[in-house]
Amino acid sequence: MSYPVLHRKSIYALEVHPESGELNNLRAAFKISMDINDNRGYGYIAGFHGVPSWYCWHHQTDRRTTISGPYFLPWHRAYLSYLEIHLKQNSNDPTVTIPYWDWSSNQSRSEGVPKAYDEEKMPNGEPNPLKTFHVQIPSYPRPPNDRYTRRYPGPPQALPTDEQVQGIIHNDNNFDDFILDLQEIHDAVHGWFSNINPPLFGDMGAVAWSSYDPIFYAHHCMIDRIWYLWQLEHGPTTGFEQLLDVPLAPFDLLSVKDVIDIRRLGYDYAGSIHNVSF
Ligand SMILES: [Cu+2]
Repeated sequence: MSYPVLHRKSIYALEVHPESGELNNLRAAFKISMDINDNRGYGYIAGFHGVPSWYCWHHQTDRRTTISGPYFLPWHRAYLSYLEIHLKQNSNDPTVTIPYWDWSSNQSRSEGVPKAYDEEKMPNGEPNPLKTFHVQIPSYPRPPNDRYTRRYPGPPQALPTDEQVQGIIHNDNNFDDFILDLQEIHDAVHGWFSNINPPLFGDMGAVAWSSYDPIFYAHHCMIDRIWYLWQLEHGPTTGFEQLLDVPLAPFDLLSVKDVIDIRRLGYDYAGSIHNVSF
């Protein structure tokens, strides 16, 4: 099934109404998927990244192979697209898109986690599905396999700055430099969700568990958007032409070349504080 190209928006730009609107629809789509406990639901898809399936690529490696390579960005782009299409199909709402969380914005660097993901309850009194997810993985026999995801966010001003983001988009002309620098910023945001003293572990801080926390997808959407902005400036495949035919397991119908042009995946990024024209 294919869907029309839609803009992925900033979390802060979603329409908010108590019973309708984009935020409400997004929450509804997550909730429907989260309520499915078999291989058609959110928990199963979340399991592709770390526990139990371990398909993700970070820092040139993937646990499933001895080959190394810069697949971090293409793999996560395919992953987000897979979840986005799943949410559209599963909720029967073709208007749903994954929003991006611009943690470098002034708003995030003063408020921390966006309200849409931080509120305990929705206006109707039900728990907010973007706040936490009940992880249950019967195929993974060790604890913690039956519990809610947790966050212990750091100080808002410790989030990466717009200057850092703009710096790598404009100054990293080489794809290998760009992907490493972007991963460092990406790692810092994951780590921001754990407290050091006393040590309190936030799921976002571990490759094994991060993708069960719904904010993972908003964070990675921002990473994907930064890659897109870099592509606009430096060329869509600059520096990784040799990777184009590599398949992106478990999304085997997609190779790297299929995730170069985001419009082919059915989305684009809406205009933003960064003054880029789309
Ligand atoms: Cu990540």
